[in-house]
Amino acid sequence: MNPNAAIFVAGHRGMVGSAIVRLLKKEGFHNILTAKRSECDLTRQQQVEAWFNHHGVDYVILAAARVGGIHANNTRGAEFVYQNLAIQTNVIHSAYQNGVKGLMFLGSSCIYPRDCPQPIKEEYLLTGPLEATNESYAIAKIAGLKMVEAYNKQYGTGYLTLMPTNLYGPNDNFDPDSSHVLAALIRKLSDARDSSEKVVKVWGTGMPRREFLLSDDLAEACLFCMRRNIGYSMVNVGSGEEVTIRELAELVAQTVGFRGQIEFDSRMPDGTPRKLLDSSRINAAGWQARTPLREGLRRLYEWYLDRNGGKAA
Ligand code: GFB
Repeated sequence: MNPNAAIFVAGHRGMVGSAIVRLLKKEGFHNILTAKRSECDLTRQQQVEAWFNHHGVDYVILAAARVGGIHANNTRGAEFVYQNLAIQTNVIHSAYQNGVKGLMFLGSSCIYPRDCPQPIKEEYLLTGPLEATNESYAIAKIAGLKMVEAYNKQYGTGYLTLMPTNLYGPNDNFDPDSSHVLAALIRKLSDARDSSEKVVKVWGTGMPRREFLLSDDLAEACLFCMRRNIGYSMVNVGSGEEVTIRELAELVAQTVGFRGQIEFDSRMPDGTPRKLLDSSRINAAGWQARTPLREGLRRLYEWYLDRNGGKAA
């Protein structure tokens, strides 16, 4: 890819989009296009069309999405399905109409059937029922990846969908009600340490297993795939490093210096029992995640402290 290429990163302020912008800058790309919501609301078709008509875009990385953890997904399904369908439909179609050279759409491992065999291969898509807590979000993402496939088939575009596993990183949402588990645990356990609480309740049974990938590693996977023809329209991106939620809570407790007790609140949902991706397609092409969970967690906690003016334990 030419360093002068105009690359539109949709969702540049989010966890994934900001990691992609950091990497593109580091790699010498100097024509990175971004759009503030006040300039272009991606849920509004006319605004997206007008934005593309006024900017010469070569490549699109579609990292804009309505995202959230299990509780947000479970209680705000209408917003998740509507906003994601609108954003991805507007951006993918406008990109096509403007003849972009490449487009990358970002999905999520929750698109796969709840109880599919592990590790999860791309071909398990649509082979069984989805996990109920995030069905609306998963349906929107499935529509997006199928839209990419349909455009590739009918129009000969070489668009690609990356399917990342559970992500964490700088600019994540740390709101305890709507965040994903890793950011939620950093917030809850460091707050509990500060207020000398003896017990922290963690949602669910602690038994589900999750695979975690640092957003900066995902950004490297995105650029890796933009730079070559990977030969598929959909590619899983995982780290291969899987832990139970109990193990994760213990690791976060060590990282933030919380020495109290961790209890599990089984009135809150567990979600899918396990979702470990089979990342052989991208691994075989030569990409591997580089950051072990313990290291990524430590880096994220430093970022969190920096942002919040806090002190390390
Ligand atoms: O990160 P999380 O919300 O994502 O939850 P999912 C993962 C696991 O952590 C679940 C448990 O078993 C939760 O019950 N957990 C424990 C917590 N404590 C907490 C907490 O304080 N906050 C949160 N959020 N979880 C999401 C989907 O599912 O995965 C999205 O809802 C998206 O659609 C994302 O696909 C990758 O892995 O369960």
